[in-house]
Amino acid sequence: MLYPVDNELRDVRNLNGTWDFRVDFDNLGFDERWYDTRLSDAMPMAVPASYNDLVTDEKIRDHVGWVWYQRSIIVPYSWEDKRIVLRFGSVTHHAKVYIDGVMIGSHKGGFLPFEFELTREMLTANGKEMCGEHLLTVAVSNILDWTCLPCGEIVSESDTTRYPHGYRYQETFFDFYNYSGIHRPVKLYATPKSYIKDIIIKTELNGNKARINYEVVLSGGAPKKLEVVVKDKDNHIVIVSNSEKIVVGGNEMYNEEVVVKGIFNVDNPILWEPGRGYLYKFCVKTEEDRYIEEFGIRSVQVVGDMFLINGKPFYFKGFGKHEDSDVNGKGLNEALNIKDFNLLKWIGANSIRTSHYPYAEELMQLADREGLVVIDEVPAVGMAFWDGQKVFDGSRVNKETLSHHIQCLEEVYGRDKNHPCVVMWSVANEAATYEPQSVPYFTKVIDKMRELDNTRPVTMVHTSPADTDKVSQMLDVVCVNRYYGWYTDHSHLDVIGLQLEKEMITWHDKYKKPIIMTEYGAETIGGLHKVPSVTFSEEFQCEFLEEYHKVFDRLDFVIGEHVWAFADFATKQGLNRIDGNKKGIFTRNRQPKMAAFKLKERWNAM
Ligand code: BDP
Repeated sequence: MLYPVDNELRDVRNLNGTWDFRVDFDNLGFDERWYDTRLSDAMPMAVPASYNDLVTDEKIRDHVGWVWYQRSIIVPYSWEDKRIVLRFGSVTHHAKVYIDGVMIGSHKGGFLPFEFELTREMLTANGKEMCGEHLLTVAVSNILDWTCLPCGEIVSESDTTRYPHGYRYQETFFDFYNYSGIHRPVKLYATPKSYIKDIIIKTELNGNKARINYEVVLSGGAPKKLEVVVKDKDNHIVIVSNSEKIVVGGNEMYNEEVVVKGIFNVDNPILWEPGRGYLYKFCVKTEEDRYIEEFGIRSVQVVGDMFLINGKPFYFKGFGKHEDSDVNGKGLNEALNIKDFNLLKWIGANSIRTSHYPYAEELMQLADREGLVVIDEVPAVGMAFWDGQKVFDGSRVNKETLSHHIQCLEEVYGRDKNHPCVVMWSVANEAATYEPQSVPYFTKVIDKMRELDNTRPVTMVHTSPADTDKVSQMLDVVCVNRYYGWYTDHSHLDVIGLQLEKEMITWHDKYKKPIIMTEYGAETIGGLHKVPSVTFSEEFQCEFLEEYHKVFDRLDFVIGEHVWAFADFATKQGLNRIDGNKKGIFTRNRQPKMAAFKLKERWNAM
């Protein structure tokens, strides 16, 4: 799915701003057809943003169920003969979209984009003119069950001696607050009717020669001719498609999609490298449409115990992060993204994992440009029970979950395939891979990921120990989250080295694959100092990380360290979460804890 752009032939209208908003406390919105007319009793709401922290009423913040967003949109006269598309960067987690009271589509999954074409029939269904004002209504639900990612469950309490009649609440099986709403930009855009639907670019390297394999998908009565040009960053032409123009069809216009494939060879390309995000421009032109897709030339391989980027061993230094900030919640916060990238640079990090869901496209574009390496993770978190119940059978994680999981893989690949920053896909975080049923499930998931993309390694992030894990033989890199000295043997710094080294060696002996420590960290209250250290103090966080680092430095097959977490973040309320998860190296408002200076010293010296 191409990102909407403005150019000589395409127009984008940003629908961000203040929308009308109403919480559907009694679940009446669908029966009463709230989408037919202007919402009554609406309050103003920012888009994009999570609504939870913008209100003062706990009932709204923690509402479980549907809320309604509404605004008017204008279709300009100049779009009369265009293909018009309404696109959402993400809506968390379920959306139903209406134009002038008619449902035009729905989407499941809170962290990936979706779009609907607004046809003439839709825009005129209610007797309206196609061009002019239309009413856009979006019903959004934050309910999570076992069929969606991330997984959740609505729990009903039937003991009326302890709970009021009909008492229900949302249970989640992940450690971040279930922020809800329209989280990423909403755009109305127009393309020519005969349009460039998709571009797929895959690069390979052979010495100082690059091979660019491309596919251009044309749709809507594809044109007869197509021109493809690669330009460098400064717009100098690097290569033009064979004999300038490719004939893609006969004289007839046709409505089918047409895929045009080609190969470019480039000598001595400037590579996209970690820390140096050099981007070329892939310029596609037909008689009707134009699109420029930026891309990088680089290769990624796992060879033995090494992760190679452009043939050179790469050591991952960085963090698991969250999209999370005060006030905005999980709403796209571009100022914060810039701040975070500057902090990542300052501290000497070269990579992040998009724990535990794909981050906004705008962040991926920044990572491309800045040369930040990304492990791209889908929202498959919470696929485990901590009390030993079976997860992958019966009514819990099941065929419906699998089909949604596959949908997420298709959508994340569709969105992120051309981003050079993405060097590996992570298909899940901490699933119950000790369960026999996890094998058929993840075989399908991993096979699908490889079918979609044969150019990037695939991983999955583990919490279950090596000896019970049943799936890692299918992966390219083993990723492990571990909390020795914190969740086990709490405060005992002196056992970390022993236990961690033994475990890493067990993983490596079993699978003979490189290992990234994708999470290790300790809760730390910014400003709390203790000598000698005690847990929760800044001193303890420093000493804790140091114990892990000693082990990584001894083991060649450990190819990366991602501290948990980049910054403190919001979670659901719980006995061991005082105003959220405090394992950040930075506070939630991005000030460094003492460990930030230690990491800076270590990573800049590496
Ligand atoms: C890991 C999870 C992560 C949590 C972290 C923690 O992957 O989401 O926030 O533990 O407990 O198991 O801090």
